[in-house]
Amino acid sequence: MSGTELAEAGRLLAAARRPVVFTGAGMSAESGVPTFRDAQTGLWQRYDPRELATPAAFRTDPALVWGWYEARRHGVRRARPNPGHLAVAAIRARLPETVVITQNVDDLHERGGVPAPVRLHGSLFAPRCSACARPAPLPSDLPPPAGPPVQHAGPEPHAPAPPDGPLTPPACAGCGAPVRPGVVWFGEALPEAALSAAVEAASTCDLLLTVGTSALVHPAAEIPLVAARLGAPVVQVNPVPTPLDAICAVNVRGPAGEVLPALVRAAWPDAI
Ligand code: BJW
Ligand code: ZN
Repeated sequence: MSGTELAEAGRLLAAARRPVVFTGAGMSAESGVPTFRDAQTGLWQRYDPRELATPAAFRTDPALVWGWYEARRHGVRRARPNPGHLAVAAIRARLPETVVITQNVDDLHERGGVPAPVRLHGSLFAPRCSACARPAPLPSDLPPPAGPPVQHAGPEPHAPAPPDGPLTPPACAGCGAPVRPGVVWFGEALPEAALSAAVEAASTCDLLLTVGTSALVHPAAEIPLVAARLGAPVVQVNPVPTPLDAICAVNVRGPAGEVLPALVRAAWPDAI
């Protein structure tokens, strides 16, 4: 991470009043949650997430897809927010008009101190009926771990192993159809209220901070473009280049868990 970029990003953040923080899977990578394009583990290595995250995959093999999501949900339950999540909460505490928009389906922003991020791609924790959309209860499991944020990647020691294999989804209590994960699959529309809230926030923000997204999946990837088109500076945090590089005022190369706390310190040296 270069000092010059960080200082410039810090100046932009210190001058902002209504920032948007737009996050992707890289935000949770240092909590041990694999990104969408990372190698999967165990049985799931044999499958391409881009093929499992589709309505067609669930229609063809509901147990395979439900088992994959249950394994991921258990992985997230064992993970803790990392210093990047806490830095996003610190920005929001400093600038109450901050809007956090996430593509992630984990709950690490909430557990890191951002109570209601705008969720573009749903949640691992909101299953619903695949036929009538009635919300379904989560299969019972352990509470998330208490304690300070992680300083290292990887699951909690001593946590029970997640399920690893196909699992028959529960049946809807209303109509008996299989319950599905409450996430947005390829080819499905994003939740209308969340997408409008995201476009509205990006249209009226005075800084957009994009963190840990490959910016390859649409329409979410257009959110930073909306802000840039209307004149707001865009600051990107990612270890590698992305298609957003060209529209960014500043590209800070590095992991979110290190860059975001440093960015908060650069903006407000008294903050954390
Ligand atoms: C770090 C880091 C560290 C690592 N610190 N950084 C226009 C053009 C082309 C195609 C389309 C288009 N418009 C629509 C489409 C089709 C499609 C699409 O975008 N396809 C592309 C792949 C080409 N989009 C859709 O189908 C969407 N629906 C739609 O358009 O509907 C139209 C419609 C309208 C009306 C009626 C009906 C239909 C839906 C998209 C849904 C995406 N869903 C997923 C799965 C969610 C559930 C699940 O998790 O299983 O969402 S796909 C997956 O990608 C997931 C993510 O939220 C999303 C974005 O990924 P993200 O967050 O960017 O992660 P990665 O893994 O890609 O990148 C990680 C990044 O982190 C990398 O850059 C790393 O370098 C970085 N990183 N460590 C910081 N420590
Ligand atoms: Zn139903």
